[in-house]
Amino acid sequence: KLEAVIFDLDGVITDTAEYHYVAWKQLGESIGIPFDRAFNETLKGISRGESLERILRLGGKENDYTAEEKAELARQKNEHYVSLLVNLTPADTYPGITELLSELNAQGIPAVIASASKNAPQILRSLEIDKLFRYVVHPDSVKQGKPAPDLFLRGAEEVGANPQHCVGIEDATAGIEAIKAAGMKAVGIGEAEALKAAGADIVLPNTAGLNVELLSSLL
Ligand code: B16
Ligand code: MG
Repeated sequence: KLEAVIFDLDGVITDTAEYHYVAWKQLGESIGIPFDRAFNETLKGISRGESLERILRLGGKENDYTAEEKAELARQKNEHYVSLLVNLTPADTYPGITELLSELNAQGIPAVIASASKNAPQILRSLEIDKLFRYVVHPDSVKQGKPAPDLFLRGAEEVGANPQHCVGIEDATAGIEAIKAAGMKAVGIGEAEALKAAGADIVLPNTAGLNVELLSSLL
């Protein structure tokens, strides 16, 4: 029996992945490290601090900044990103998500957020779906980010679910790896090839086709 559904946020609940891209791209250009969408894919699901490290490494500048200067760069990126979030409204929730959450609530199956983002609670409130989640894992409350399983395991634990009876939903390869490392069934949203290679049990092109019957059939 399906005991809990553990959702990624950026790229699964809404398209904040695009805002992260815009904000990191500008930050990168401001320090002379331009990058494209393909590189941006490798930042998905990765924490703010680690994303910055990867950008600096791309430009061969990882030793050019002190810890304080890196913290300031991360702060600038987040300030820009948060300024883009004011545009979010309930209409930005991806297709099928609100319906799936209502269905889960009606059946008493907990919905949980396991996002690497510290801005997750604010985003859920802007989309007006915060009340439909039983628990939101705080990224600072676990030792390791994705692709380690910590965020997903904590989510299951908080709602008393056995990980083997949970389904995780992710758009990032690091996230699919985290779900599989947690011993859960994994649904990938997006490009089939990379997500399948990361271990997804099923890949859908978008969220519109998600429902409780489909998720239950994976167990
Ligand atoms: P923040 P997810 C991740 O969210 C994003 O995919 C990633 O691009 C971002 O750097 C990370 O959250 C941290 O976000 O800077 O808001 O704390 O996909 O795990 O929901
Ligand atoms: Mg994501």
